[in-house]
Amino acid sequence: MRSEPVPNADCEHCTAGDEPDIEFTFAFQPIVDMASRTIFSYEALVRGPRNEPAAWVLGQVTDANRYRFDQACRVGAITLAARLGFDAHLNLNFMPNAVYQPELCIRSTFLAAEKCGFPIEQIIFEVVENDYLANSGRLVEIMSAYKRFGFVTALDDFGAGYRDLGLLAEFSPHLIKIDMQLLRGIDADPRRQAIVRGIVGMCRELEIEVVAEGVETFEEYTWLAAVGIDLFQGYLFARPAFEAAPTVDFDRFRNAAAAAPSRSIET
Ligand SMILES: [Ca+2]
Repeated sequence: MRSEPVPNADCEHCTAGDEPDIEFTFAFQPIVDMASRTIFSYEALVRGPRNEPAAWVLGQVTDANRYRFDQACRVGAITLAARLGFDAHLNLNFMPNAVYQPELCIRSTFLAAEKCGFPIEQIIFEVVENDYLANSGRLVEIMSAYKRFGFVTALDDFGAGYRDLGLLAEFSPHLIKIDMQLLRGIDADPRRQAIVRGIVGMCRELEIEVVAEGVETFEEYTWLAAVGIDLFQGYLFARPAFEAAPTVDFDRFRNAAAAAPSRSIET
């Protein structure tokens, strides 16, 4: 629910910057809730018009068009998700260095959601902590504002950024997505298991939901489910689908625990 009014002024960075002459669209990859066997969300992943990879699109972003491109991405993803009839959440990746003033830069997102009838509380803003911003205080400021506006917030690639823990000391996102490098082969890797158990315990205490991203094998999934993770994303469940909502074959997982080797649960 929105607690602050929609600002009605345009941000000067959006009106003054170059019009982004970049063609783009989206692929969508689901995040599944394996406790209820439902699709929790679809993450919008930017693509070229002929399904060119994200790097093809992002390589055309410059300092001059960054603000407008970021705005256009949000509006484009919401519009396409509404057209495809999504009834789950929608994850939007955003560029924190393309947010000048959170109150102004959010305006086109509000308007697009309103126009498409897409509920604000179903929109998840996910962001990667990285070197784009000189200090994490700026990211905390932006994420706190988005939370106040009624959006769901998520910290992406958690465990890959060296300021991730510092961020959590200042701000609780609704979700964190554990970086796939920490999860790869976790069923047979005691070092990664210790780290991920720690993250899950910490998030339980801070009341932050955990998403395991980039999960590729039944063994990884089974180990992660056993430590209490319900939300998953990765090729094991569905690959991104170009301008479409991929389906997930939940029946495959009915006997996943039995199918996985026992060493994958507790080592
Ligand atoms: Ca992401």
